[in-house]
Amino acid sequence: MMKSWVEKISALCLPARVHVCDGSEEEAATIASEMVERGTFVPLEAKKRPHSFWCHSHPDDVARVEENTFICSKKKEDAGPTNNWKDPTEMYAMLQTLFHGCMTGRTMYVIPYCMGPLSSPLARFGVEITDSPYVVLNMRLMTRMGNEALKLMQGKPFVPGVHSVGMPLKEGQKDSPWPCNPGNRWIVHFPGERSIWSYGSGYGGNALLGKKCFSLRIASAIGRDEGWLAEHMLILGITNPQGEKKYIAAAFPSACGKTNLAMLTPTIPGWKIETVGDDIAWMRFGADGRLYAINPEAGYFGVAPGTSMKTNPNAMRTIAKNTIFTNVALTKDKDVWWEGMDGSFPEGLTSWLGTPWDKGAGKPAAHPNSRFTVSSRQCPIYDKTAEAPEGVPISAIIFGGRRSSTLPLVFESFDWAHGVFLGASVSSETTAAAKGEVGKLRHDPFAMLPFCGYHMGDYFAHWLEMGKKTAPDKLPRIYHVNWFLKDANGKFLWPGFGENARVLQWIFERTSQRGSAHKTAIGYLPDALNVQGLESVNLKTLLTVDRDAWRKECEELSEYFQLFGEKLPKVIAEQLDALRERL
Ligand code: O2Y
Ligand code: MN
Repeated sequence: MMKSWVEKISALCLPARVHVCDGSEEEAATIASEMVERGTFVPLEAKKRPHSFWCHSHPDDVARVEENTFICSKKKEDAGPTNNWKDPTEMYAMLQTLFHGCMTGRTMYVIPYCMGPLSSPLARFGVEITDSPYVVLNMRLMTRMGNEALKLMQGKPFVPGVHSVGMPLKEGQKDSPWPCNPGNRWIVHFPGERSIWSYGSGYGGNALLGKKCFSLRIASAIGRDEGWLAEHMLILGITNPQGEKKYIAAAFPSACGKTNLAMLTPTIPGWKIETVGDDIAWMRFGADGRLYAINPEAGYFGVAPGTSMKTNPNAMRTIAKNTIFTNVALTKDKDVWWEGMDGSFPEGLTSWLGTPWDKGAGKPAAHPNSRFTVSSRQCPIYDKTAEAPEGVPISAIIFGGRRSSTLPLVFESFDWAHGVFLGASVSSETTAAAKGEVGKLRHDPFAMLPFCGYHMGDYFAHWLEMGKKTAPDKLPRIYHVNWFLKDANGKFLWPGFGENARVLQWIFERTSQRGSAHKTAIGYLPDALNVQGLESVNLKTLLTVDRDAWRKECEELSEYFQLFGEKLPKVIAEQLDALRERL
C-alpha cells in the first residue's frame, strides 16, 4: 500500500530522485553537509555546540499560518466555525494541480515515522513525503523515524502526508537556501481519509507533519471516533519529598510557557519534576479505569527567545549539542544568541535575517518565533517512563492562559463537567510571538483552537462523554491556573518559573485528599499555599474572586459560546448559567 502510494505521489510531483529515509546517523550527516554546501545550514563551533546548526528561513515563512490551514471534512458543519473548510473533492482537485511537477529538480524524501514509543499500543504511524531536507532532519529529532518505524508499520494503517516547499527548480536554476512559496500556502487536512497535504511553507508546524497536523488535527478526529483524546498538553512527572510520584497534563495556548513548565526546576526543597512531553498528549483509559497519557513526540521544537539559565536551565542544557536552531541570531564565533539569553550581549551578531544586526534599529536579533529542535533524550530531566508503552497515569489536568486580571492563580473544578467547562472557557492575551495585536484577549478552548480537527462543539461533547467512561473517583481532577496576573502598575503578581512548583504542590496534595481548599463561586480555591522562603507575594490578590470581573467574564463567554450554535452541549450552557447563579 505504501509502495503504490509513494509511486503515485512521485508520478504527480515529478522529483529528480526519490530517497527513502532510514533514519541513520550517516544519512543525517550526509543531508546536513549538503545543506551546509547549499548555504541553508551554518555549522556551529563544535567546541561550544557540537553537531549543531544555525539556519534562517525566508522572512515571510516564520510561523504557522492559520489562515491557510484547512479541515476538509465531507460536511462543512463537521469542521465547525473555528476552522477553514473547503469541499474535499474540490480541494483534492486543486491540490492535484498544485502538486503537479512541484518537486521538479529536487529530491523527494520518504519519511516513515511513528508517533509515540515504538512499542506502544497507543502509537500511530505516518509517512511524510517531502522535498525539504530541513524537514527530514527536524522529523528525525521530533519523531521515531526511519527503518525501525518502517518495519513496525508493515500491514498497519498509516497517515499519509505530502509536503512540498512549492518551488520547483528549472533546469540549471540555482536553489535558494530556504525555498518556499509564501504567496501560495496550503496546509490541508482530510480527517475522513486521515491524510495531510502541505504546500508552500518549509517552517515548523506547517511542514513537520507529525506535529500539529497529525498528532493534533488528524489524531483529534481519530480520538473522537475511537474514544480517546489528542490534546495540546504537556505531561510532567512530579515527586514529593516522600518519594510519591504523580503525573500532570496541562494545556496552555501557544506562548504561555508550556516548555518551561514541563522542564521546571522547583524552588521548594525536596520536590522533583521530570518531563514526559512539552506540547502534545494522547490519552485513553487503561484497564484500571485511570486515564493514561503518552507523548507522541520524540523531541522539542521550542521557542528560543526568553529561554535562559534563569527561566529554563534544563532546556539550556538540552540544547548544548545536536540541535538545529532556526531564526535565532548567530554570534561572531559561531554560536547562537537570542533576546532573553543569559550573559552579556555579544557584539557582531548576525540577525535572524542573515544580515549584520543593527542594535540601534529597534528590531530583535532573533525572530520572536525562532526555535530550537532537539531530541527529548538530551533533556537532563527526561522521565524514563516517557518511553513506557502503556503511558503514564494522569492525576490532574490543568488548563491555563495568559490573563492579567480576573482568573486567580489557581482553582479546582467541582467535577469533570465543570472542568470541561473550564477547558472550553480558556482564553489568553496575545503576545508578540503570534501574528496580530498584542494584549488582545483570544478565546482558545482547551488551547486547541488552531488544532482541533473537527467541530469544536462536538469536541466539547467528546470530552463530556469521556468523563462517563470510568468511575468519578478514577478521573483526573481538573484545575485552572494563571501565572500572569498583574497589579495596577502592570507588574506581575506571581514570580512564575520555578516558583510555579508551589502551585503544583497544592494540586499534588489535593489529588491525595490533603491540600485544603474552600468552595467559591468559581471553584475550590486554596486555603493556603506554600510560600515559605518567597519574598512578599500578595496571596490575597492572587487568590481572590472578583465578582464584578467574573460577571463580565460570563457575559464575554456567553457571547463567545454562541459561535457554536446548536452544537454547544447543553451541559456547557448549564455550567455557565450555574456560574452566573453562584456569582
Ligand atoms: O510556528 C510554528 O510553526 C511552530 S508552532 C509550535 C511549535 C511547537 C510547539 N507548539 C507550537 C504552537 O504553536 O502551539
Ligand atoms: Mn504547541
